[in-house]
Amino acid sequence: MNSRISELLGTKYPIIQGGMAWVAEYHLAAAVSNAGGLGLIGAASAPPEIVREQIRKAKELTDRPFGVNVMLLNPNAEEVAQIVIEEGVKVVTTGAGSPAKFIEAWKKAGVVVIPVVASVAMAKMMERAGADAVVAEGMESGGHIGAQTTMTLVPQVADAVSIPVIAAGGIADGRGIAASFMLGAEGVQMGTRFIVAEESIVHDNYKERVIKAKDIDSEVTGSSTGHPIRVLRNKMSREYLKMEKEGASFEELEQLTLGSLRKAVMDGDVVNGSLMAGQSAGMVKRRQTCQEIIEELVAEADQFLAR
Ligand code: TUI
Repeated sequence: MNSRISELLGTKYPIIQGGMAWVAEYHLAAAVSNAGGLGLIGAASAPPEIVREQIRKAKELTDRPFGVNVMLLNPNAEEVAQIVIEEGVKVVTTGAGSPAKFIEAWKKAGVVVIPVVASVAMAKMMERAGADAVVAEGMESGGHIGAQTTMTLVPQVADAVSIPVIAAGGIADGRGIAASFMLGAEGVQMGTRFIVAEESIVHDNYKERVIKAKDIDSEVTGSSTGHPIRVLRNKMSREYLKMEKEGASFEELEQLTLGSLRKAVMDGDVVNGSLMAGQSAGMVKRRQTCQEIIEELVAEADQFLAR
């Protein structure tokens, strides 16, 4: 599993933990980095000073590299982009848009820049703009998704760019990692499996819903707004889809989603909360520490890659 990605990230393994809104806070990020992967703090829509505080707390828990995910729909993205530089964060990933206008400043500051892309066109644009690698994320992922599957997106992106490609979407075990390498990826990003990690601060009720989820238990809300979000099905997702059918605006729906994600993660409200998770929830069977998760993933992947 040695690849350009572990070298670029300065990690033992080419495994990145997704920068999940509310879920990817500093305890989880530091635990993943301490276990040999790359932990990410998900800035999502958090106030910029909270992001700074999260970065400082992660530094207290790990000496290893970790990163920050900048969510580009956040009106404060520019301030977060600057904080990442001021705090000397090693790696930035971005989501839900194009980070083109930030790349030059990040590169000048020595930050490794890895945009998440959902199409070949965006991957090529990011390479031209100076990105160090891209995450090619399929629609099996949780949260905000594109329209292509991981199986088709990853090889097409790998053919289209020379920078290394990290696969994401639907990967939750060593088979998924081995398959990603076969598709041309040199690393993987995984979110859903880390939701249930012992170090994750996510409420037990949410973790239990992920563990109990079957293959068909997620659905996509927000398709009509151009911002599709994959969640586990519940009262909230049914209400959202109803509001969407009735023509609610993107702003109203986004408010509903972000407010209700907090409700699910922090309060454990799995009825009215938004349970963002990927299709791989059906493959997540138990709680483990980040160390156990990563060791198991690496042992499985090595076994499949050796076959
Ligand atoms: O960003 C994600 N996943 C996320 S962000 C998020 S927080 C949120 N909550 C409510 C509404 C909106 C966001 C929850 N999950 N994944 C990375 C990702 N990026 N997936 C797809 C994309 C993407 C889509 C379009 C990247 C670039 C892009 O470009 C469009 C353009 O031309 O700007």
